[in-house]
Amino acid sequence: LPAHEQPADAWLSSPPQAPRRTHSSHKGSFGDVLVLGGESLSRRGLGMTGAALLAARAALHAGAGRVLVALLDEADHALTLDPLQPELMLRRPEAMTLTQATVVCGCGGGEAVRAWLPRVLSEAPQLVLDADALNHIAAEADLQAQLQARASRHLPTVLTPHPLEAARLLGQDTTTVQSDRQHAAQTLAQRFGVVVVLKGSGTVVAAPGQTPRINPTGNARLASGGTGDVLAGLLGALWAAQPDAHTTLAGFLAACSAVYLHGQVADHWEGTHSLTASRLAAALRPINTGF
Ligand code: B4P
Ligand code: MG
Repeated sequence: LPAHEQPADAWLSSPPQAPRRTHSSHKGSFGDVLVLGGESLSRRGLGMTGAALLAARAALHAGAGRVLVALLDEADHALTLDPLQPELMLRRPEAMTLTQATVVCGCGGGEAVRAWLPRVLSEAPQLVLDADALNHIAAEADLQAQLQARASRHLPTVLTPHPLEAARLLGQDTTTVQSDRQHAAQTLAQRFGVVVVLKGSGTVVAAPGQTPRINPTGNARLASGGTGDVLAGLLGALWAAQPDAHTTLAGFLAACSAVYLHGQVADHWEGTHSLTASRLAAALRPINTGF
C-alpha cells in the first residue's frame, strides 16, 4: 500500500515509546544529546551551522535532559551561545566527552566531521549519523569497516539518509533506491548492522531482524531545507531517554517514534505561517509527559 493508505494500527503495533516523565524525574532522567556538526561540505562557502543548531533545538524541545553542541567550523569555535536558544550548551569539539551521550553527528559538518568520525564511531554509545557523516562513510571503505565494527561491539547506530545519501551508501543511483525503498533500507541495515531511516514520502525504518516499517505520517510541508536536521535531533532525544538506550531495539523504536511524531507535526500544522524547520523544531513536545 502507498504510505498514506497504510492503516495507522500497522505502525502503532509498535507504538511510539518514551519513558514517563514522572513527578520525581530530573534532567538526568532523560539523557544527554550531543550534536556534532555545523561546517559546510566545501570550504568555499560556510553556512551549515544552522543544521547543527536545528538538530540541537529539536532535541531540546523534544525533551532531552541536556543538549550539548560542538560546532566543527573553526570560525564558530568562539561562539559560546545560541542567542535564540540559550538552553543549548555550546562546547569546543575537543572538550566533548562522547561516551556519556547519545551523539548526533553530521548535520552539517563538511570536511571537518571526517576527522571526528573514527572517534565518534569508536566511542559513542548511541549514534545517529546524518548527511555529511553518511557521505564520508559512503566514500571510504575504512569508515564503512569502522561502522560495521560498531555492530560487532554491540554499539547501536541509526543512519538517517535521504534517497541520494542512501544511493551513495549503496553505490547505486537514486532511481534504483526509490524503485524499492524497503529493499534499499533493509539492504543497508543488514550490510552495516544498523537501523536505517530512509527519508522521503513514506519514510522507511529498517533494522536487522525487523520487518521494515513505512511511516504513515508526514507530507510535503516537510519538503524544505533543515527538516531532516530536526528529525535527527528529535531522534537523538527520544533515544537518549530510553532506559535501555544501548540496544539496537531502542534505536529502532526511537527511530519509529521520531519519524512518526515529525510527520504528525506536519499533518497537524494549521495557521497562516508556513512550516519552516525552525518552527517544526519549536513545535516538538516531550511525549508521555502525563501533563
Ligand atoms: P541535501 O542538500 O543534502 O539536503 P539536506 O541538507 O539533507 O536537507 P534536509 O536535511 O532538510 O532534508 P532531508 O532530505 O535530509 O540534499 C538534497 C538533495 O538530495 C536533493 O536536491 C535531491 O537531489 C536529493 N534528495 C533528497 N530527498 C530526496 C527524495 N525524497 N527523493 C529524491 N531525491 C532526494 O530531510 C527531509 C525530511 O522531510 C525527512 O524527514 C523527509 O522524510 C521529510 N519529507 C520531505 N518531503 C516529504 C514528503 N513529501 N512527505 C513526507 N515527508 C517528507
Ligand atoms: Mg538532510
